[in-house]
Amino acid sequence: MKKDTQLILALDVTSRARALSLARGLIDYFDAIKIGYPLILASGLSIVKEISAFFPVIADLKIADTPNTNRLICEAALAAGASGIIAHAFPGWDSLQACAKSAADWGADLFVVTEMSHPGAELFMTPLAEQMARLAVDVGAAGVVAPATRPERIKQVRSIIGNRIIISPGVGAQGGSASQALGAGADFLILGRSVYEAEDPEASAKSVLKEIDLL
Ligand code: NUP
Repeated sequence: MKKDTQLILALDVTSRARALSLARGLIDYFDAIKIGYPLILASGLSIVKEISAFFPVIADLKIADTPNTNRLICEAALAAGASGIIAHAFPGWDSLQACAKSAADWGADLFVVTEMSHPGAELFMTPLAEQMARLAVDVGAAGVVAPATRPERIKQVRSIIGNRIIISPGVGAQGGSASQALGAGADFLILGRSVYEAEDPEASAKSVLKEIDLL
């Protein structure tokens, strides 16, 4: 993944037309576009093909199944054009290995969720996040997803994963700070509602770039 703006757009809109117009209008401000269930279920997997034709797409399917089913899900997203996929670690080493193998077969990046950014994740995920990060390293993942809402946790994960990539959601709408997340060791920030729900999405992306001194 190129690292020009350090921003990834979470395109969780449910209209294909709006998704395409946001993607086309905002590519100068982002390094990749993350597409998940809201848009894929509304528009079909073909939206991944359409957007990946002009911009790198990370498929955020939070893959969390048996090894064979994980493989099938990965293959579908990668064949549609995704250059990155996001998987959960909690189903265990074999499930995650299946994702890592698919990613390697397609020359794509696997990102593993260590702990999620919302408050409820503290119940089951925070206590196991370090083990999840170790598993991400063991399977050869390109990086992890760690919460901008808990910068201290990004720091902890960084100490485990070395120079692998940290992509970090939770900036803006969930209350996380862009500069604190980067300061704690995140490589990329994932921005969703704060951009696509803004009256002026371009201005909103620019204000984050200003905050992190890239503009
Ligand atoms: O822990 C996570 N938190 C999170 O918000 C892992 C994620 N993949 N996400 C995703 O990041 C979430 O599904 C959404 O697509 C995006 C954040 O969007 P927003 O809260 O900025 O609108």
